[in-house]
Amino acid sequence: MQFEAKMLRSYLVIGTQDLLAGQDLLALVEATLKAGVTIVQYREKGSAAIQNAADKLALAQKLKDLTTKYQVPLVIDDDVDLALAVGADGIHVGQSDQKMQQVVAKIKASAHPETFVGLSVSNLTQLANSDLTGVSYLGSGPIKATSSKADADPVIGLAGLTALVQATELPIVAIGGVSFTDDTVIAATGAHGLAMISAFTHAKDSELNTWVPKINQAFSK
Ligand code: 3NM
Repeated sequence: MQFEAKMLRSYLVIGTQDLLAGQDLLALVEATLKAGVTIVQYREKGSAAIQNAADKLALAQKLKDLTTKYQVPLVIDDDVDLALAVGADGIHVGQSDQKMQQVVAKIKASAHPETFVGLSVSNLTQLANSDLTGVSYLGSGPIKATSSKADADPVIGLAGLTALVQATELPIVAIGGVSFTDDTVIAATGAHGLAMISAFTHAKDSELNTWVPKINQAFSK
């Protein structure tokens, strides 16, 4: 699937480590897809994540089937081999992950050269130091404090986000401590969407069904 900036509007990030007691990853993802999320990132990370490669591959394949059913792109975090193995639409790379240009080169040489690449950029220094060749979008944050990422960069706030939006032509999705009600203030910075973990895991289906279309609308202007 060709990358388009509008895919960033409501961005679910999820892995086994993020689930609340009794939650099922595929059921949660399907509820968000039904509500209208525009992209799904599978991010299996940390000691509470699935460590077994075969189990991870099987889950990623099920996620690919599910997102394909809803015609929504699937992005894999930080694992280009897994992304290529399941034919994911995109790969997301962090500043401390595998070197971005190695990822781009691997994709170009693969059977899926159209796989798009997203990069985490938290501040202007990281932006200046990043080779953005082949990068389709940036993920920027944390906007506020987050408990979902142990090694998160310092909080950048709306001011930090605005500075990044103004410094690059690439579309930016805001991440880190963001909730559904932040849609209009984040949209006003010129960012293209909201990426969230805990806002999604804590939402009831009725809240998803109310908020996801509202978020998509806020970023469509
Ligand atoms: N990346 P929540 S913050 C995966 O700043 C991730 O790059 C971040 O989770 C960054 O929505 C983050 O629960 C965690 O705060 C986002």
